[in-house]
Amino acid sequence: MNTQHIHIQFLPQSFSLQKQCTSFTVVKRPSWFNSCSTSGAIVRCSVNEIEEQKQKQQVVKRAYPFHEIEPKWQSYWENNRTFRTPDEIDTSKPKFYVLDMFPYPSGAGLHVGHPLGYTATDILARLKRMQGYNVLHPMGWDAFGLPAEQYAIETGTHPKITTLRNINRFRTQLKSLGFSYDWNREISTIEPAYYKWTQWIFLQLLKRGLAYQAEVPVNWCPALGTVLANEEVVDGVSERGGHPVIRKPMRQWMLKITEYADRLLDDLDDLDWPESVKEMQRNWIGRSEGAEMDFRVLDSDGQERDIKITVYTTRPDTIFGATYLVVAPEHPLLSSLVSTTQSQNIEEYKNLASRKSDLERTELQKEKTGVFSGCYARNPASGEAIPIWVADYVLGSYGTGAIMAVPAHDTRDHEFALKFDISIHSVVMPDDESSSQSEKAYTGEGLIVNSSNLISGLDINGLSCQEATSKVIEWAEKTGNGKKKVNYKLRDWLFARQRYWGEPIPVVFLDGTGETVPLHEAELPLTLPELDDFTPTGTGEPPLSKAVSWVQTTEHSSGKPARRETSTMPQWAGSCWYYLRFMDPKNSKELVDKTKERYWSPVDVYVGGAEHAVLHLLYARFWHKVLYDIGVVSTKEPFKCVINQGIILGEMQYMVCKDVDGSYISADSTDTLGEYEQESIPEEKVMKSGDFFVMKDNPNIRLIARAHKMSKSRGNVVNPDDVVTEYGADSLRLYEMFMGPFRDSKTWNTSGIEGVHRFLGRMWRLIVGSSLPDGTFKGGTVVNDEEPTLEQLCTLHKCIAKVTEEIEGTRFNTGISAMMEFINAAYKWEKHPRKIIEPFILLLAPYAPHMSEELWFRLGHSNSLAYESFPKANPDYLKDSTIVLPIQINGKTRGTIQVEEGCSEEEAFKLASLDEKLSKFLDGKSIKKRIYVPGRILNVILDRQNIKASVR
Ligand code: ANZ
Repeated sequence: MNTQHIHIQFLPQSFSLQKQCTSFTVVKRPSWFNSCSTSGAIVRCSVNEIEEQKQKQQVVKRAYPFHEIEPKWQSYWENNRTFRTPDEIDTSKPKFYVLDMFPYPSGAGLHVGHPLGYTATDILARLKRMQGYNVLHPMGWDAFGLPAEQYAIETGTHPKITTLRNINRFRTQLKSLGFSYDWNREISTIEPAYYKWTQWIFLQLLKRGLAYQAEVPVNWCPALGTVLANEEVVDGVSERGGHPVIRKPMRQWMLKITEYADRLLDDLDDLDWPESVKEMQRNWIGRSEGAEMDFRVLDSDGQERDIKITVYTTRPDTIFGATYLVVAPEHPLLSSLVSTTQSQNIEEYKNLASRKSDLERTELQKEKTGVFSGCYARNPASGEAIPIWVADYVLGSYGTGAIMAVPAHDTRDHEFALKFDISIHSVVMPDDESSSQSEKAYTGEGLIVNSSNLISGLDINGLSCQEATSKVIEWAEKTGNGKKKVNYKLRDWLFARQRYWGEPIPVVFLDGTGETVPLHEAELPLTLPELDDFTPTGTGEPPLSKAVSWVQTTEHSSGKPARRETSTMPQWAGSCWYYLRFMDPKNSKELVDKTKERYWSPVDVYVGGAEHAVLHLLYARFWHKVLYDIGVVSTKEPFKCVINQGIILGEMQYMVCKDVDGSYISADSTDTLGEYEQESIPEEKVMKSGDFFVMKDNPNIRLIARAHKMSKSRGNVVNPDDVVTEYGADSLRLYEMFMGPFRDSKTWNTSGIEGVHRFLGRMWRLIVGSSLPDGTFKGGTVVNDEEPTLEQLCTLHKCIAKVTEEIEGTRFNTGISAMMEFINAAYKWEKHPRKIIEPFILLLAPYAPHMSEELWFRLGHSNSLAYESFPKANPDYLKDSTIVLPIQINGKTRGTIQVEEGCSEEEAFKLASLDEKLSKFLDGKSIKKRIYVPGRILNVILDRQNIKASVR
């Protein structure tokens, strides 16, 4: 027997066994494992035994033959190009462009979070096709990026090889889930035919002055000899190796997104996006209105020097309360301000600040630090000499890099003033007197006090904050002390990375002069040169500088010797416009054909993770607006509706608390308890009680229930491939949609997927019939061609209405509930007419396309149902006030009729006599008596003699 060491990790109700690179998933504990209960234990067991167990369980678990159906229909769709959106389409039909945020093809393959969004978009795409729309539903790869380059540095494998391998894996995985993408439109950002147009857009930006070069601080890691992206720096050290990282100015390409700040802000209003995402974008753009005020620097005799410090303030009304100035450590005037006694301190302070990120510097909770410059400036309003400090809570990159500090009315200034013993002058009196006594800064509105000065001529006492603001700005503009100013938090976009695996920037620098010359459009694409050595150069020069023969070139027009740019574009570049390329992916003459763009734009529904709420969506909107300005696109905005799917967390983990003696204690009593331990409890020992989880055998013991993000280190990652193997793609799709509201975070639960799988099995058996003794199924279905009853029609049409409404409202989970209700009702019927079952299969098709296609085919159709008309609910069967009234004839139920609530006996009888089925029993018969229980039943007793007579 083949015995090996295997590392076992437990998940509630299931665990996965990892043996070298092979992963096994066994759903229930096999008997041989009963003795072992420790998480992550190393045990000896047989690989053959595991395989046997697994196979046995699969036979038992399979509720229907998905393993045969799913590959069959996937090949059918592929061979018949079912989901291809032709190049030439009937543009008189309405269009629906539904897009997923295309993935970065990581080495880890798909995780169960991916299919959540992809299933939702697939359901929408399938629905709209069936509703007669031309649908664009493409998929591609955001394939440049750091991990492939890092892997290349470690292993020498070219990033292209790794990336293509990962793409192939992703594609296979996605196909195994039955998504109806038009694979003919697949694009990848690393293909020269694609990035030619990314480079083309860069040239357009350059032409319009929207791309420029500037010295900007980057994350420089001296030990690694490389520039790091923000995400590679954690708490001031490199993520890899933990080496110190400092901010160092370097020449960089920048994109002038700030020029579009107002449009990016204003156009948000009309978008059907989550309010939270719009708000995040508004905050990121951070428009604020205020003033720039000038403060003259004083010499040691108190005389005004020829230097002024300009500050940006949103509270000009508080100018009389400005008791000191702060300049950022990187402020350009700092060197001319500092007194000799302070220069050493300031240098050290600047050094310290260069190691902190902007976020760390501005965090409210962080203790304030700073150094006195040794210099003073004059407050232009009060005439007072106030000290100038250097402090890192003021950023060089915002406003003017200097502030007038008003400790009485700004929290950070207040904290700083207290720490360094600087005077605090209150100038705003709160309406509520009590808050003026506060120990804290008063940041609210009120009446201005202590704010007049004869020399400056400014008097704002008694005004409201708003009135004072206007008056101060007016005064400043008149006296030359300042001006009104609008500021944005948004910075220009740093558009270069010192990396190999990105799009080359299409410019050259002339030898000697260094003049920047853009490539001609005809020279595009400028392809990435092959490189064997991806390690950093150690000098900060990007790795591309090692491709000497590529770097050395001649400028196209003049033939002069030149060097190519060796920085590459950031990963965001390719994802900024890919949605346009999907409209016309093979066009070699244009980025996108104008007619096609006009038809397909904008994206109707764009689904992806909330982590892209700001940067990706903002950058894409910016490029789109530039493309709009130059006439490449016809809409102002790229994405009409954005939806963020929730996160899928790992299985719920239950912990019981134990006191020092080892006895269980309820989680709600741990506050009063000193030390306690926690122990993991398997799900079968847990039950829900109200809002809490408790132990089944002792409901007084409340448990701690937690779900964690799926991660390799926790061992709670669920691999979609395993789920597809065990339950099938339709079960995975349906389960992910059924877990809860689409936008919410939810926890994975293996018994949940089993439940959904059983539901599909029930549905299968209802329509196909029970399995044969060997576990297989007969061909065809049990469906017949009889006319449906009224009750069946009402059940169906209510289901149609609900499912349609729920899909269109992206409430996919409640759509499934409606179908479950239908199946429950249908199990009570003796007969299953085609006119009921066929529309139901069409309803199911967007969710579980493989099973639906198979059932459709078994019902005798020879074409895919992908373009069948989606059923429409008939309002006659939806009326809630109507009831289904059973009609008995001589005590036997012969059928049902639909009547309005409160219908009279006479009306009910009339409707029954008109009913096709019932009329057979009633026509020509004389009635002895009628027993009518309104809303419940109508029993018609026929005259016996008459019956006999008619029989004779
Ligand atoms: C005086 C003042 C008094 C301020 C007061 C606030 C309250 P937003 O709305 O974010 O634009 N500030 C200006 N430049 C800064 C910089 N580079 N780094 C850090 N802080 C800076 O905020 C503008 C306010 O933030 C400005 O208004 C300034 O402080 C500060 F009772 O000026 B204020």
